[in-house]
Amino acid sequence: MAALKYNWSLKEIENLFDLPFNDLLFKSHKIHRENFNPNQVQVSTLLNIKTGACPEDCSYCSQSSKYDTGLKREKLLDDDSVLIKAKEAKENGATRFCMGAAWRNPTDKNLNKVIEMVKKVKNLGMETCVTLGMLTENQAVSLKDAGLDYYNHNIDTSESHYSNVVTTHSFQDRIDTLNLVRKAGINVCSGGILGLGENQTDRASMLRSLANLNPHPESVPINLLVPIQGTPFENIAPITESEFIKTIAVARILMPKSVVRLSAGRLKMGEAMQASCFFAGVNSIFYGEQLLTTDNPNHTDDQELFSKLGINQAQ
Ligand code: SAM
Ligand code: DTB
Ligand code: SF4
Repeated sequence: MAALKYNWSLKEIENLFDLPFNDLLFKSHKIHRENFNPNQVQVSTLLNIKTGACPEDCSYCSQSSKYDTGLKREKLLDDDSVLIKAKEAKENGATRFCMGAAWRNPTDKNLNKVIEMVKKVKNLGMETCVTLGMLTENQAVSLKDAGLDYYNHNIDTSESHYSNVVTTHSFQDRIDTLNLVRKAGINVCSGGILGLGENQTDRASMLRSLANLNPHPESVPINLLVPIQGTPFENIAPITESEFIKTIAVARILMPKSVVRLSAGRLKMGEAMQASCFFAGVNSIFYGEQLLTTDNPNHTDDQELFSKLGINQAQ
């Protein structure tokens, strides 16, 4: 088994993307098998705890106040409503509950409310994850003290494509928060979105930024853009299926021990596409009818998919 590597060059990664598809998938699947049970998938459920009215201009997002996406804004949910949803997720088999808020960054007052939610969800015996935007060092430490397991903060695309997607914060801002999360001792969840008009070099560069973090993020969500009406990216050309699968395979090769999550966009993916992603190296999905503001396959369809593919859920 090869040692973990944190000094990938862009060229080395582009060479992986340039391999014939079958050679690349053979390589990634072999690494997947060496590090994980290939028939086991972890499932996480998402809940948007604060919806819309975000001051940021992320061109893919339904929750940005800069675009008219028709989304109804909602204030931060109360703990009881969150707990009901977490219990439901647990009953349906989710092992991790991820709470997302449409903030540039949390205020300390709001963070304290989220901390109460984290403690209550943890008491159910579930793993916890939150995604709240940029953090200060003290905020990261207080989330750790509350027992938070994972913090999600995606780099979304390559450093050079970033300003074509978001202008209200920088790629470096994202990295800074990831470093604070790591320093606080919280597991890092960071990945990106495919289909933002990026090219293969951008995809290689995004994965390079993730794979050269030492340690690697424990969790790497790969999202397929869910096009949102009213955003600048509503009609952007989609990425091809083979390019998507190749990106999963390269992520698996670069970060052999990280859990790679097939995140947004599964409603558009058929059985064979998802099966190929599992073969290439995916071992986690979002489970439950809703992502943050858009739909996801319902859990009975996912149960059926797992059963057809002989996949069992990680407990
Ligand atoms: N505001 C926080 C932030 O930006 O980190 C947390 C919520 S934000 C919605 C979380 C992540 O969801 C984004 O970084 C992006 O990767 C993903 N996302 C948002 N809208 C998406 C879409 N339309 N399609 C695919 N992924 C999306
Ligand atoms: C991640 O990488 N994808 C999730 C979660 N982390 C927070 C969010 C997907 C959002 C998809 C669009 C929506 O439902 O608004
Ligand atoms: Fe706000 Fe996050 Fe959406 Fe960007 S991705 S607009 S920061 S909610």
